[in-house]
Amino acid sequence: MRAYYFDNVPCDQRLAHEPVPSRPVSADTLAQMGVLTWHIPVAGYEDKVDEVARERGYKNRDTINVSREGMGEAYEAKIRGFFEEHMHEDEEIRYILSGSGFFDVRETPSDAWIRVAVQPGDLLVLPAGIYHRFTLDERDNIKALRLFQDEPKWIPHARSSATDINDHRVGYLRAIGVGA
Ligand code: KMT
Ligand code: NI
Repeated sequence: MRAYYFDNVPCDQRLAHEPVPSRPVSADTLAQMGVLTWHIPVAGYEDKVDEVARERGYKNRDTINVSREGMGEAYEAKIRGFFEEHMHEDEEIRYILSGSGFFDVRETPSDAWIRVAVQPGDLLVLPAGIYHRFTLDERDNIKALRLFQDEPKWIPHARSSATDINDHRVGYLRAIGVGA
């Protein structure tokens, strides 16, 4: 999947926000940040996704449909919430079934946003403790599998001085060899 530095232009979050010229970010660079990516074509995806899930211990899953039709009244609030910078104490794992969108992940220590453009067939793992956010693009819909190890724990912790010293945040920085 394609990734590049976000342009920081303050306008519609749904636009690509890709600078000209682009500043691409490779899968290796993402992996060094603990962000893992695979591409598994949607046609016949089940076995391959099951294999990754088995290897990484993702025992449970559900489907999320982010669109006006899929979410009804909760839509606007959900969209705002997804785009607020936050971290989780568990991995965030998404396999895109249809539609598209952008996951923005914070590079540390630069604090730059890197935008990851996801499309059908993309499997993305965000490590526990990474600061990130999500937005739909102009097509306004995405359907994804959400995988998780045990019980779903979707609690978003908004970035603050408290999350900066959260054990999972500190563990993340240590794992990627930055800071503490
Ligand atoms: C999340 O937690 O940010 C989401 O589930 C976003 C929609 S899934 C592509
Ligand atoms: Ni999240």
